[in-house]
Amino acid sequence: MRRFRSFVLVPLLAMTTLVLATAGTSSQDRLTWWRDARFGMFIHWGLYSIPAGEWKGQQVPGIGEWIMNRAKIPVKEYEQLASQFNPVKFNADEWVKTAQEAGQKYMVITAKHHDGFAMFHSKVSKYNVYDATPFHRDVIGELAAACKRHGMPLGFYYSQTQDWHEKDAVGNIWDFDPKHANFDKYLHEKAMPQVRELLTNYGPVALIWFDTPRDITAAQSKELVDLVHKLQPNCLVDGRVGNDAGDYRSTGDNEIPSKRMNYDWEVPATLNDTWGFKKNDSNWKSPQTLIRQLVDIVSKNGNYLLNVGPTSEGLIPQPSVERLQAVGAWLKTNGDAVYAAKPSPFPYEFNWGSITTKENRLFLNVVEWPKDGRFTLYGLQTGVQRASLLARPEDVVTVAKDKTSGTPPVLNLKLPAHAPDPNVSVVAVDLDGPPKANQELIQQPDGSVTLNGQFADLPSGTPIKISNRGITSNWTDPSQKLEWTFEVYRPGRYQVIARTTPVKSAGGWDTAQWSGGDELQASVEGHNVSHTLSDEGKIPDPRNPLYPDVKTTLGEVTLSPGTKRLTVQATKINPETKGGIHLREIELIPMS
Ligand code: H79
Repeated sequence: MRRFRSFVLVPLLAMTTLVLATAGTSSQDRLTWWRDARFGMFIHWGLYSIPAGEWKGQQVPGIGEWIMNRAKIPVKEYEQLASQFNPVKFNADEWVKTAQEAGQKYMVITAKHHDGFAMFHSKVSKYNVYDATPFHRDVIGELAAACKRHGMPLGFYYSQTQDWHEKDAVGNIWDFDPKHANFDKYLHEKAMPQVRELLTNYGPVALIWFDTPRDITAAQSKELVDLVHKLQPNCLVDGRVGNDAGDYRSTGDNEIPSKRMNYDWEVPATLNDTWGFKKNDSNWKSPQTLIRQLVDIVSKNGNYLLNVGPTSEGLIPQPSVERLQAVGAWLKTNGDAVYAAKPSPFPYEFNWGSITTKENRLFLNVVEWPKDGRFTLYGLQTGVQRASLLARPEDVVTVAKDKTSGTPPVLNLKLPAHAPDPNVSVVAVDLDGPPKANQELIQQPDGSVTLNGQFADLPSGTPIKISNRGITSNWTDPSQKLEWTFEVYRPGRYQVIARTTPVKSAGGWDTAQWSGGDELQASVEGHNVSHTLSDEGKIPDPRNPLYPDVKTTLGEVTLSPGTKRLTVQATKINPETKGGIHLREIELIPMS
């Protein structure tokens, strides 16, 4: 029998390999290294680094690389910047070294942003860094060579729809009349030929990072993807090529989803508020925020593509370098919780930090170190063998196995009284088998219950939309409601808090607005509480510091233990609020 089987199996295996080879490389194959990498460096560098957020003595609001658009600078005027571009301090090896010391495992640089200026020696358009500047060097070529020397995968950002230099592309409506634009002509005569150059002249390319799909058709997205994969079968395509044609999904800029996703995704994120260098943007995220975001993203199955915006001299700003070094130092000790790590067995977020995993191991990435070192986790269904601190393996961590079954299963750890790391401390927990957890929303050991929009039940046919951060929109009809089911263990009195969010306006997040006046009613266990949305203060969401929540207390309720259903209805909707009510979470906070 055995002999017969192997006789059949060998040709079968050979055939499968052949079929796979002829069918070409799949997304799954391309994603192998990328899934393990988890952390990359994004670089936004172009002519916009010269004005650096200022035009004719005026501050231009918004992200730096958008200055041409925001200040409506005519092509003829913006083009002049090229004659000033001479970043003599640019050193590609230094940049790769900075990324490596930060623990970043891939790099993606703007080969052409929306302004249309190519940072490589293009034969397709003279509007490029080699032909049009006194610098007369191929930036992309030098970075590609340095990455090759240091074994660093390199990807190229390419703005495939917007090109404010071209009348046929999308975006420049201050110089050109969009009615006369022939997008397909631009796509075939500039975008695709330049993408071809990038994939032909610079060795193996790890990734092409397209952006702002706008109105690109499914056929056009497919043409781009097919071109990339024809020239380099192993080259990844990001999620913004449009029409779901990429190898993985991209979230919105700086948008970290509020739950574990069961697909491959990446978030592009900034260290301050801009991508391209702006001399007056000093809103730097702290190392703790950056490390917290990194582990949070991995806990939800994502990759973190963290941006630097070099100056017009060719230097990565020192505040960026310092923060990257802090993350790199942390990763030296705690990288096991990040590289090749898998997401949390729980679908939801924790107030204290996040969970990542590897085989039979859990990593508790603790930001809020528990009082007296007493840590409790509910809902883990796999038995625990031992636990230790990645930063101090010699320290004793005691595991209480008193109640790892029952409702809920409880894991108690006795950790050292003080956190071993000032930013994020990692506790490695070895389990009896692969981690399994309760998937339902449950009350947490601190007594709180968090009901994020991503976990809400929506009545079928509802017009309400929920973003990947759990924010409702299109909630303009008072008869609409949201519902959550969750488990309560501790009887008592609870405050019901609504966390709503500002609305991104046409001017972008820098002019984001919050307007209250709507009235929300929450009903749970026979109690109804309601309140007009009023700004009782901002609560920063530590995972997304750019977008603070606005807190409103709806009232107080008494809850008994058991399975609960909470319903939120809009009893009044302020007609002035764009897109209706933007509710992100309902929180229940114990009152004693
Ligand atoms: O490359 C970075 C951004 O330039 C790019 N994506 C990241 C990775 C991006 N392109 N478009 N957007 C982001 C959305 C931009 C929105 C805004 Fe605006 C730009 C808000 C303010 C300036 C457009 C112009 C919307 C309002 C004014």
